[in-house]
Amino acid sequence: MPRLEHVGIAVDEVEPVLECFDDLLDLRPYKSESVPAQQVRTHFLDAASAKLELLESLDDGSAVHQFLDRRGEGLHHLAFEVDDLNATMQRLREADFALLSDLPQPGADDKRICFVHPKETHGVLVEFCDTTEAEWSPHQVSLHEGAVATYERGRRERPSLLLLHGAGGSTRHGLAPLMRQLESSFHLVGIDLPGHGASSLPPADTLTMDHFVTGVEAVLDSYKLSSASLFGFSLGSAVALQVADAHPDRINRLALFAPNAEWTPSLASTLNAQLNLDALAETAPERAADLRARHEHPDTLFSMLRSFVETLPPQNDAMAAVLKSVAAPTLVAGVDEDPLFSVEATRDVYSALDNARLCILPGTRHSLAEGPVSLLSSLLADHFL
Ligand code: CMX
Repeated sequence: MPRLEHVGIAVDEVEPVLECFDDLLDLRPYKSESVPAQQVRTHFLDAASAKLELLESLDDGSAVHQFLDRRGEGLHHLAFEVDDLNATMQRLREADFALLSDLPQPGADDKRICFVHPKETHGVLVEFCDTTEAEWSPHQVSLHEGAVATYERGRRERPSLLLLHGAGGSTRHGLAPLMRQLESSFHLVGIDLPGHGASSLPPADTLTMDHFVTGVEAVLDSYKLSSASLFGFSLGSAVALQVADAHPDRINRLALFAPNAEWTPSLASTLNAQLNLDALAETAPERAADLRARHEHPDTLFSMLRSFVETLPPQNDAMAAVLKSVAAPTLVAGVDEDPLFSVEATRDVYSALDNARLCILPGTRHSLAEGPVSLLSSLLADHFL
């Protein structure tokens, strides 16, 4: 769901306006920044539920200068943050809105932006934006051998929530939309599982569940978290269960999205076909290129993942024992038309746990970033807070 991110206000000269808002709201700007592409200088005030963006024109030919000439100072635009600006622009084009640019443009405050003309929106200039990934730089947590990459968001005094992506995913490409929605309520740590994203490959080029669990344990220790909650998507949900089983005193609550605990050889080979980048490059080259771009060592990673998936069917009994022993309150969620794991698989995980709630959401993709992110974030806030 789009979220009001900021209110743009055009100003002739910023100093008197800053003084006025200081007196009015007891707020001072936390950031001033020029945006050459828009020929403006921006000044941001954090008004909690949304920001105020004061806009000064840097050039007589700028859109803001023309606005000030015609209308004088005042409300200039409303900006809504979305999870994926490209997808939103596509939706708007399909709904016959004329966008002011074909591609997202660089905006202030690490955002990509696009505008809809005010003539199409009853006189209100509307901006859509999303956060660029540049600010998502990883922090490396050392392991005995190698390191796992983490991405920390939100204030540390808030409840800590560790987030784990699925096989072949990464924090920046899978978890980021969800983390953006949750970061005002939690202290979040997104973890690139060993071998994935910006994390290093495990020793001996083999992936095991132990590698994943060790990676999460190292993050708990490195951030000095005596307790935390865990969210996991798909493979990440299996890792989250294992960590909760190994550390019942340290894991408060769990949320599992699109989990599966019963692997058949046929399910393993279906997943392995999707993890074959060379074959995927033939049928879906963009998807293969996108998957490759997420990881520092894509070919080795995907080959290791295929070997790892082969080991899953023999581990069904071990996973059943884990489900039986985990006592942390757990939210189990899935989408109703997941093409990889059935709704029954989600229900089975829920039924095997002692202390769980079940939620089936609308959706047709086995994907976190392209899933029902807003619904999921509301459920998680309800479950974890
Ligand atoms: N809100 C409401 N109406 C506006 C408007 C605004 N911000 N800006 C212009 N208009 C109205 C004008 O008053 C005019 O109305 P009338 O025809 O009734 O007089 C009409 O839109 C056309 O105005 P124009 O000056 O002839 O301008 P254009 O159609 O060439 O362009 C617009 C208007 C909105 C497309 C242009 O101002 C624009 O591209 N704005 C976006 C760029 C911008 O604002 N950048 C700063 C943002 C920085 C950031 O957030 O990062």
